[in-house]
Amino acid sequence: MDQLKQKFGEKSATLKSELRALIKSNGQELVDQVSVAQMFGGMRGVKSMIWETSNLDPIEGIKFRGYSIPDLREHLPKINGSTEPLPEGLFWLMLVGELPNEKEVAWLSDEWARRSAIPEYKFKTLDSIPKDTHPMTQFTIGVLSLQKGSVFASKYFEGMAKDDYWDASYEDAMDLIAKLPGIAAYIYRRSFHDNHHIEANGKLDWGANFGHMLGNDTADFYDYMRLYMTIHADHEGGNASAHTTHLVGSTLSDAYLSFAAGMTALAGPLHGLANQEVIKWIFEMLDSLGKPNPNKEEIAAFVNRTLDEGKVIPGYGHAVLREPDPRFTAQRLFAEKHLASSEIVQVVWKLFEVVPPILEGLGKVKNPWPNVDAHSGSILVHFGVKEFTFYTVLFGVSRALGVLSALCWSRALGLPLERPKSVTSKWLKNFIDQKK
Ligand code: CMX
Repeated sequence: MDQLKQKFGEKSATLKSELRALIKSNGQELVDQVSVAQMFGGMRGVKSMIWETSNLDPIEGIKFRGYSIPDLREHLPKINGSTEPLPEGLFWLMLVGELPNEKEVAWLSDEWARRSAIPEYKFKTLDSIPKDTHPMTQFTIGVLSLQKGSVFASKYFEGMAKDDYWDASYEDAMDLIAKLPGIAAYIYRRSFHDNHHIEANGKLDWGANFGHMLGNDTADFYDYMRLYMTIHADHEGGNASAHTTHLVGSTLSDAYLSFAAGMTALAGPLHGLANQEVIKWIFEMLDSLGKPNPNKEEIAAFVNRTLDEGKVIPGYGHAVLREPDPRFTAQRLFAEKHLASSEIVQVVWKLFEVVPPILEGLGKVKNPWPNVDAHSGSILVHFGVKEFTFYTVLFGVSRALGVLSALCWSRALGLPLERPKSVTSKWLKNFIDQKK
């Protein structure tokens, strides 16, 4: 058994028995109540699920096992000469709750490289769909085409015992994460670079190798990919992609099926697709103003026009956060260091000054600040990844780290099939009448 799996097995067995005792002694304790407004308001804030890998604070932002994004940048292992954390380290932290050392992340990089080979027929599946199919649709199909290799599905078919679910889920999570950059890069190169594919470099770490297969071998792009893959990985359990993966996983669908379902949620414009929408909208603005570097007044006029047309400002607002997203700030710091003179990045910074007061002025937006998606596109454009319909795939590859480590925890803790109660609006009206 590998070192990470052994650690996870021990830690999860301990927590499982602690939680069994807690449910026995405190099972009837009330944690939350649900209001009518929450039932009609997308269940915002209702505490109703367990998610071990990260927790989202409305003010401080995401914390992975208690570590904020600035903490991760400081404490996670880095590769020689790099200033950004290795996503391998974050996966280790989320899975076992401990910061890994350099030797441990080097082992994980090698392990993922070892598991990364993709059978030829899977590429043929992708080749059979039109190149102009949206990359997120291709990505979901690519993930589903890997499902044949699921260890969980085949062991379940053979009659696996419940106590072994976590072990098979761990194998699937590791295999799938290892293969995702290859699938994603294949989609990018077939859709936008005439099928000129780039061989993986097994000597590079997971994030840098992904950058390499996309086609940019600069040290700065490798670093951005490490940062990008780290900061998009997890955002506690209630967001649409994480919750979908969790819900589907609760039926004992394997990691491939569950993750593919999560990706169909990430593909929505109110969620992960916002990263494509941001840059598309910025390009539309520059086009309509006829210049690459508009001033704040011109930008404000365009923002107002977008709102007048009944649309949202992409990249702004959040269902939980009430301050600027630390994932935005981390990318801003990266851009200030590496590409401060880029015109498109400067537009993003001007938007940061212009948009919040306008959204506040509407009097209904709970969070006028930028989210993670407001910055990434401008940096990717600078690095030559200009085909913005691909951006959500990048988000998806990173999101695998969080939702698949969480899936391992769900299987290890024996979390059951999700099945909340729904009611009809007629039932609700009667309920309220009776209360009166
Ligand atoms: N531009 C214009 N209006 C906005 C807005 C924005 N960026 N953000 C919120 N609003 C509006 C809502 O549409 C809603 O209007 P109605 O009452 O007329 O329906 C009102 O303000 C209240 O919304 P809220 O409670 O502040 O926000 P929600 O929790 O309902 O929605 C989110 C959150 C992210 C869907 C919303 O802010 C939004 O649509 N943002 C733009 C899309 C985006 O950037 N999504 C990415 C989020 C991060 C991610 O998941 O990747």
